[in-house]
Amino acid sequence: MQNRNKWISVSLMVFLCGLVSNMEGQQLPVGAVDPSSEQENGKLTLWYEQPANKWVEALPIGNGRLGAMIFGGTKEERLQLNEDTLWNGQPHDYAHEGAVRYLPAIRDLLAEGKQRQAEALAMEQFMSVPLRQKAYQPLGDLLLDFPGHNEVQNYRRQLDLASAVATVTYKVGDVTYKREIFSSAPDQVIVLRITADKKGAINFRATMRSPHAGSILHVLSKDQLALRGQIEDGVVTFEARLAVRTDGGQVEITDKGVEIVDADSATLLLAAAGSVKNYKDVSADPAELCSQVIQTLQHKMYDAIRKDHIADYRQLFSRVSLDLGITESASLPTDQRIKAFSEGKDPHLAVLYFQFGRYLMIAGSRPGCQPLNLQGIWNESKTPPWDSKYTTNINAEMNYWPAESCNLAECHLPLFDLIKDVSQTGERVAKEHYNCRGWVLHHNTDMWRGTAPINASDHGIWVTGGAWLCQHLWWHYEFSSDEQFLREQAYPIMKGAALFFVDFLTPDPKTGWLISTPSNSPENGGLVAGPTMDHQIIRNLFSNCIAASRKLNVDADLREKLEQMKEKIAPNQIGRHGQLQEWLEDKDDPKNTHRHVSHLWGVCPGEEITLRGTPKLSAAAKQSLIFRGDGGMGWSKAWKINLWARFEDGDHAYKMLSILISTGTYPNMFDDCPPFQIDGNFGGISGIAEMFLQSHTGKIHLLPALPGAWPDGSLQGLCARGAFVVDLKWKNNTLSQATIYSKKGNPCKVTYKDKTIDIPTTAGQRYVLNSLLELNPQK
Ligand code: FUC
Repeated sequence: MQNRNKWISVSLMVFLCGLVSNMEGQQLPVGAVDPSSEQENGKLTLWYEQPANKWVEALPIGNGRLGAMIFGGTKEERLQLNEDTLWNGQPHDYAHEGAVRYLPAIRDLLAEGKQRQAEALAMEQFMSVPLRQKAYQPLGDLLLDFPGHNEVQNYRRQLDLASAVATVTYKVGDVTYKREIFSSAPDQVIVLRITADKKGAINFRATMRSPHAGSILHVLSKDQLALRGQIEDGVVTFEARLAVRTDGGQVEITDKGVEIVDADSATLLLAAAGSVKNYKDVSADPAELCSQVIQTLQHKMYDAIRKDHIADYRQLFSRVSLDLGITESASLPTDQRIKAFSEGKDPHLAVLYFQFGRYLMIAGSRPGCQPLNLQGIWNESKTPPWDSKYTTNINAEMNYWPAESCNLAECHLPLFDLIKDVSQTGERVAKEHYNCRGWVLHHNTDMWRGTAPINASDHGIWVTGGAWLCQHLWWHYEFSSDEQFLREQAYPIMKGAALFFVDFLTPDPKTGWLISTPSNSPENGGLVAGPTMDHQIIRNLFSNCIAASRKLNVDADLREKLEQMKEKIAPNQIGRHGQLQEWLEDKDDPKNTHRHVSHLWGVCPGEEITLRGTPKLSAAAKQSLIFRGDGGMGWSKAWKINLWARFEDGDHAYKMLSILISTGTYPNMFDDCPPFQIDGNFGGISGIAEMFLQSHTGKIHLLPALPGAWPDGSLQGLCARGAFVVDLKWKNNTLSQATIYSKKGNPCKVTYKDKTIDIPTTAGQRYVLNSLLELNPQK
């Protein structure tokens, strides 16, 4: 899937699959206009009365790999461009040869309580080479200049989530101008169309530029211009190619740009590509790739490109709808609504936020593309925060928390490609650093799939990044029941991750428990032996491997070994403040409001600590969460929404959502970490989904954490483990109807309040339940 030549065929294939079978259990033919979403049309819109001044006010579009931030200026329009494989650096093996010689000494120092010495030794002898990984890079800008469009009236800039089309409209004198902009997955281009309500009124200049030194414009033909360059501090080359079409008027093209004079309408098609084929191979030809895209579209008119884009997008987007009621506040521009959200008068803004998160996932993560990094695919800086990498001690995973539950399983696939890559590069790190079988990934990876510990030993040496990612493979199986996926893709990688820990886990000299050492509780407290989070993650990995190998009827010996070892791993412990201990020792500081809540992993996204299954541990985990407080960065607040939803405290989950939106969201709805980091958006919407539906305990739990703020509402299309799709209606805080669609015919356990029922289901059938969980099967 990493091969760049495949992306066109992959997205076409996905699109065609969508046409022939609707896998999601929605009754509509795929691609058909969903009347409810048409009604929603006006409502699911981010809109503004002014152009964007700052990047975090601009509106994002994307087709999975090709993204743009639209500023919507009248005199000057800027589309800041990204292509998802443009990184600095080059294919590289980051393993530190011979690091393993120092492992016993580091472990011994930790066991003797000499943390600083252990960190110093590790810093010298155990870290990635080089110490830092590489950064995700911007491509450049498409710039338009409209002479005379200084004084305008009736300005409106919007992004319609129902169609994934951005629009800018305004009036100059007596002419109304309109720009429509979108990034098409089926046709792999960004399209910008300019129209006016008077003939011959369109005059503008267009050009492209890149922040990478040496990038040059080339005139390719009378209607095609290319921007070619090479990423600074690296080997990746790229091209952006602009093809211009007009009705009426003239087009003049030079190596400065394109000038359009007196046209009735103009359409710009922008293709872009980089030279990365995969993490090992940078020999793709960007010019050839762009040329293929533009040539394929030679005879395809704007309306057809737009229609295919919307149909392709909608077959993903329209699977889920959410209604929490509409108030007067919903008619305000989006930036004003965000500012006022904490007043509690605008439930629909939560709907907009939720659907914007789903939009971002569709725009930033399509099969065959790179997975969402810290900024998704949107980045304008050559030195972005944390290099806009894949941080695996919460951020990369959080990006994909809503993929399955929010009915976008296909968008999960790019992450699996990355997991496959790091399972390859991580084998060498497992050998060189630990002399272990299998593979390991520490707290970050990049385009070159670095897996060794980076930055500093006090937080870079954290061994469970790969094991955490494996949870996503298992989720994809749990939500789909796709045994072929489990057998061919997921299990071999999960097994490799588990083999690493079979060799790595070490008996604690004090307690005899098997512990993870050296490691850390992400970014809190430095290098340690036996952080609680590691043990929760490793138990989860072992449990999932045990279940998978049983399901697939393979590896009975390994299964037995994992079962035995799992029992010996250091258990969750309750400490003297009534907290869940973050470490082996009872040393938590109840005043520590650190942004990470790592030891609560077992509550969410893990599932070993549950309200009813392990009530004492659950109460301790809740106490820890109370100590940590309601603050933190965007992703931290978002994590807390999910945790409070798991504690079935809807009001506290809502409070966290309210804090996230009103204090941590930019005018364009991007998460303000600060600065912008997209994980908060995805963690936020995963939390919203968890408030309505949970399925991690073997049951489909309806409305487990419905907040008082949303007494009436309905939703369609959320997914549950076991391959079920769920619709819900509620009134006065009480369930009125639930419909469960069974995709695969698995047995289904449903719970609401104190009632639970078992439904033996048939694939393709819907089951309608009332508030007492009484069943009326519908044929
Ligand atoms: C984790 C966090 C930081 C930041 C970084 C990208 O390391 O602790 O706050 O979000 O990821």
